[in-house]
Amino acid sequence: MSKAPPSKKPKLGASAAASDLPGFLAKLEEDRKTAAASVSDFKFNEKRVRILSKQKTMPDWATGVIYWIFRDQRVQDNWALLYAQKLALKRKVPLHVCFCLVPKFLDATVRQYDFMLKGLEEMARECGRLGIQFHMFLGEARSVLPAFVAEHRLGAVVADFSPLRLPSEWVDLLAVALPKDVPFFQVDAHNIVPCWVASDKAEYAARTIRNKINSKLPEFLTKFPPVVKHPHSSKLLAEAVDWDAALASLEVDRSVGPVTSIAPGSEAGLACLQEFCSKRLRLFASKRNDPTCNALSNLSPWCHFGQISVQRCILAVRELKAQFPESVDAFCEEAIVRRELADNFCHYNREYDRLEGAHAWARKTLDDHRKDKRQHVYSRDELARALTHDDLWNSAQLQLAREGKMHGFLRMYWAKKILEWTDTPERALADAIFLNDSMSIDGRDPSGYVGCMWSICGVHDQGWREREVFGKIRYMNYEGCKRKFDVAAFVARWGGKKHSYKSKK
Ligand code: FO1
Repeated sequence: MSKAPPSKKPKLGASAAASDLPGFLAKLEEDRKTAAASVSDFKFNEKRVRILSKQKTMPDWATGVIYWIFRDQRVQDNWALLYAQKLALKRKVPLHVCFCLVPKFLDATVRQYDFMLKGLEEMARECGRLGIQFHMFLGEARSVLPAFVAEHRLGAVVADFSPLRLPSEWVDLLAVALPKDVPFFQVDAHNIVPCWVASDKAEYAARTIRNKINSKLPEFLTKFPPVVKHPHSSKLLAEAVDWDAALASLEVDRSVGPVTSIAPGSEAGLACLQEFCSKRLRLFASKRNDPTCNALSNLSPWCHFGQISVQRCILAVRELKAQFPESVDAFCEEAIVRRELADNFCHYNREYDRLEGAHAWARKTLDDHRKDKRQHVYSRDELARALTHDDLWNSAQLQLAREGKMHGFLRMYWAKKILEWTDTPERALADAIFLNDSMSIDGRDPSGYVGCMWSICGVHDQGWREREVFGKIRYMNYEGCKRKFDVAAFVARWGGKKHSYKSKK
């Protein structure tokens, strides 16, 4: 009897390049199962975990474990949820997750909250299928969680990690409010190399952190085990979430409406990853700085809200290393080194979105040129409405306003022109951050703050030839953009006009 041909199991790379999403998702599921049947059979790297309480172990009376989600809003490929399930499986108790919805978050508008809540709705459904209770609380964690944990005798709380001031404060306040006999764990589920492992200080530039991160990838860039159907059912059942009431409870600017071109949720994010692998990755090395080319991953909205894991993106992209080596290396530099450098900056520099957070050389050079005459000065509203004399800048702003995203290369030009066209560096930084945070789906993110700080006050950059207004801050101009890409085509696509300048004086 002839031997059956060996089963042609597609390698992840093959399915990543394949055009079918179901095949890609099936391969991810298989990939998790080959890592381990569940997190109990997986060697969980405890360096991803920090214990924030004096209490280190779960009390014997524990009736469950709860994961408080704020940055990593997904089920699979989530080290924080995996750690919570590990604890619950070990103690044979139910597993709960919760989200604490606050009515305002930095300069988020209904655009970002809509994207986030739809992603959470998908996550809640997936938790339901896995026997994990999904609770939605209104208010800050420290106000709602301690009583809930005490009342239901939950025996451990797990949080994920964001380096920003506000989420860090939420964690600190919760740590002091939780019952003393309940351990409180924090897991960095956003970075591949945990922020506190990559470096113990603010790094000067990508070149000083790159090897600290890349040398640890063999230890941390591993497969994920699956979050499995939880075998211990809970007597405490989560109330069904009223998602419309959640959206209505927000005190946010509703004039910046939801974007329709980017579908929220983990599945949509993974679909974008699969499409990136199969269609755009090949262009990434050569065309990533060309805004007229669709060469970017476009994954940042889902990564910002943690609806997909960057580690998952890297695992998928690296399967295609043999075919597109330069693109894979360039993408890993952006998605691992630059992104983790941004978390490093915000974690170790509390002034991460203020001029005080810039290096002394940058603050000095901006001061030296504070009195330089600005040829054009625009108000925040004029910038928001793309009313400047520069058609390229206006086109980039219109892309941001309409799509909730701006091309990465243009963000630098866009922010640097705000430095040139406002009366002080402080206002330039405040306006750039406000516009990015309120209009960009992936705003309010360490990468966004570092992007504005790099452009306006030279963070992670060096000094350049001194000039008006910029001092030694790296300069970018229209002519430079024309040398890089077809500016006219981009302007035609987004319709930015040259508005005549009306001096304020
Ligand atoms: N996290 C929460 O725990 N509760 C919220 O209500 C909340 C709103 C929110 C709105 C916009 C946004 O971009 C993020 C938001 N987050 C919220 C997410 C979370 O705080 C993230 O940790 C931050 O984005 C920092 O990474």
